[in-house]
Amino acid sequence: MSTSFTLHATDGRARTGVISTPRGDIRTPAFMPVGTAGTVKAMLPGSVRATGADILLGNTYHLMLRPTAERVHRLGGLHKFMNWDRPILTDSGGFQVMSLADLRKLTEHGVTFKSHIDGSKHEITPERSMEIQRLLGSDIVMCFDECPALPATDEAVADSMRLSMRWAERSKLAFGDRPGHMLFGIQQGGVTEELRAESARALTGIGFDGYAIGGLAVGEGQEAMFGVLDYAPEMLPADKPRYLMGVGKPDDIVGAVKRGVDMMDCVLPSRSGRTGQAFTRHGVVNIKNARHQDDPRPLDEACTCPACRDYSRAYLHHVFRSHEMISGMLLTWHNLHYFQEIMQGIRDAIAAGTFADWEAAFHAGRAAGDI
Ligand code: PRF
Ligand code: ZN
Repeated sequence: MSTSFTLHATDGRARTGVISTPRGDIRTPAFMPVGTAGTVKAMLPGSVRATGADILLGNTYHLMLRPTAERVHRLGGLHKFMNWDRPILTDSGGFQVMSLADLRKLTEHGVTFKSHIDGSKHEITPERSMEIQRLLGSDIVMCFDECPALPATDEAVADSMRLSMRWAERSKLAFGDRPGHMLFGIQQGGVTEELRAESARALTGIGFDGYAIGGLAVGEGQEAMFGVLDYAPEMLPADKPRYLMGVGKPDDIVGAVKRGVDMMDCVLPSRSGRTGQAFTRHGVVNIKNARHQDDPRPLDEACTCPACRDYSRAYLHHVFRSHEMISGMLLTWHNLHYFQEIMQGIRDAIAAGTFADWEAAFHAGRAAGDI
């Protein structure tokens, strides 16, 4: 069985559709919870599914170091290992090496580094990244790329982008022909329109099953990111999914969809859940704040997640302050539920041709509330 991407409706530049894979459909626009090390932290896979997620993200970098790709493969692949039978997208490793590893050395061949876990030496090349993602059993494989740290000179961003494009070609060659699996290219080029265009031309010349927009959400700010998203998605083929990597906050997601993005991922809902931050229709609630300690109301009276259905703000405050594990579990569930509710609202609105109204209501709700 093969894969496909079908667009069902567009509204302005926003699109809704379905990516079909042998492991199930991915409704777009899609938000992918991050399961870096073979788990969406504090959540059982069935609970992640209950929030409405169609696909998870996993990480080459973490899994190659521990428990190793070869071990996951011997144990039947990542889906079986972590008990998630739906689609998994894996990032290719370079971005995590740059943010987490020690003693990094970048050459034309690839990148060598020391593990942040035990100091052991490793190398990732485009060919090795494709092998690791194959051993894991990833459904959507990402090209091996470099994401330059900003700010950088135009020349450094151009050199880095061109290296990523040469790596994209090697990634495609090493990936080969794997029916039922998709390979996505990654556009780079910083915040420079001409470099983004050059990168898009290089990637479409090679030909991929989907196209990611990399190199954003790295500290440039929302205005600069939206500035790039005003032109970057339309440089990529309209008949293939577009994936904005590592984004974002709820208003980043809405603004990206509005500009033609189909997929996103971010640690924000899960990580913030563990640090006591809840995202709601009215804005961010810091559950550690003492003003919640006597509050019998739910976090969000309109939310149907277990945290809001079964518990008070006073309880959520208490278990957070007491460092009880259920705190991270409940707030992560709520945040993932809220993010998926946004995605469902977006998909319904695009299908109905009412995305602009939905967006206005989304922003109005966040400005208004007593939180
Ligand atoms: N490249 C890869 N993974 C990423 C990024 C990138 O540019 C980003 C940038 N926000 C997040 N994750 N391979
Ligand atoms: Zn809730």
